[in-house]
Amino acid sequence: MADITALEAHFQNTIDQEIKIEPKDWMPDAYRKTLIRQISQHAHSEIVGMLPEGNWITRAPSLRRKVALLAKVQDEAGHGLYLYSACETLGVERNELVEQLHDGRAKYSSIFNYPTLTWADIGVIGWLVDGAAIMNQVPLCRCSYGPYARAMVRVCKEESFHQRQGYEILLTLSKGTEAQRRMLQDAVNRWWWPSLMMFGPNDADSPHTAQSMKWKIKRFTNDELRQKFVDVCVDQAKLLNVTLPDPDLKWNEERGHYDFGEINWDEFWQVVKGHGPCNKERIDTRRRAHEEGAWVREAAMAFAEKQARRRAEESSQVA
Ligand code: BYC
Repeated sequence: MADITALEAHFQNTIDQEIKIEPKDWMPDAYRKTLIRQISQHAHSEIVGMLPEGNWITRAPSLRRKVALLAKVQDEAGHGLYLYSACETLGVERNELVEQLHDGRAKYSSIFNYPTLTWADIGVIGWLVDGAAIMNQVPLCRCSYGPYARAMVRVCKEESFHQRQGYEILLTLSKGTEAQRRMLQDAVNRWWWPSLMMFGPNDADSPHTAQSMKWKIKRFTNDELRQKFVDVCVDQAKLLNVTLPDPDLKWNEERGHYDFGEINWDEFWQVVKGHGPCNKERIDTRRRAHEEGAWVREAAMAFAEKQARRRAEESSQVA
């Protein structure tokens, strides 16, 4: 058996040379475990992320808005599927991952446990939530694990469209009536802080960041990405004529970045541990959808088996 230290050295050296790790390559168990954890939680986030927006498809204010929202929600289902497939290349079954989500062992992004109360929330999700997702996910296109990196290229292209559709909704509201502008500001007030929480705990409290940076799964730390996000949002907020709800937000000449206030970490951990405003509703809805979709999975399996039998018969006739 090859010496484990030599294998580990070769593995790290491959990563340091920016060569992708592929499914059949040797990898440390902890690297495999970290990727299964991150990719599956990412997939779950895409799937659960359909719920707050799906809630508005029937109420979108015009046919054009409805079509765009419908397409966006469908894209998210697609992202979930690419990511489950990428995760399966690490030797885990999709059923097992879905079970982990349904019984609360696996996490998904905290952001999807907040309610969508008005149409402005749909615009703000596009602007801030998809904006934060893009900030976090563009570097994942350079992740050391090939299947995840390649899935992310496609996901990011679609996310950019989502962000634009959200911002366009908000630009329209910002030029609308007084009531529309109030609705916009109210949505920004409710989503700003949860969006900053999407980047995860501060670096000092993040158990996984240091190792994931060394393995080039993560290319930036949680705090670095959060800072980049705040910096780009300030000008975008000015264009929308909205105030970001943080009295400590101000330009710091020395740092060349915006300073911002302290995140309510107690709220973050409450939501992550399952006690946010919509956690129960989201998981109940997912479980129900899975149960009600059982016949589709059975039909697909029966069809696949029939096709396989037919192919086997055809090839035995040829032989
Ligand atoms: N919510 O050491 P840390 C999207 C957990 S966007 C819940 O920093 P890591 C979408 C973390 O899992 C959202 N849990 O961990 C957008 C860990 O717990 P475990 C999804 C969170 O992995 C629009 C613990 O806290 N994006 O899908 O190095 C529409 C310690 O954290 C959160 C991704 O998943 C959170 N916000 O860094 C539709 C991107 N933050 O696992 C859909 C890929 C942290 O030890 N993921 N935790 O039990 C990542 O980039 C990283 O996993 C994170 C966390 C930056 C999220």
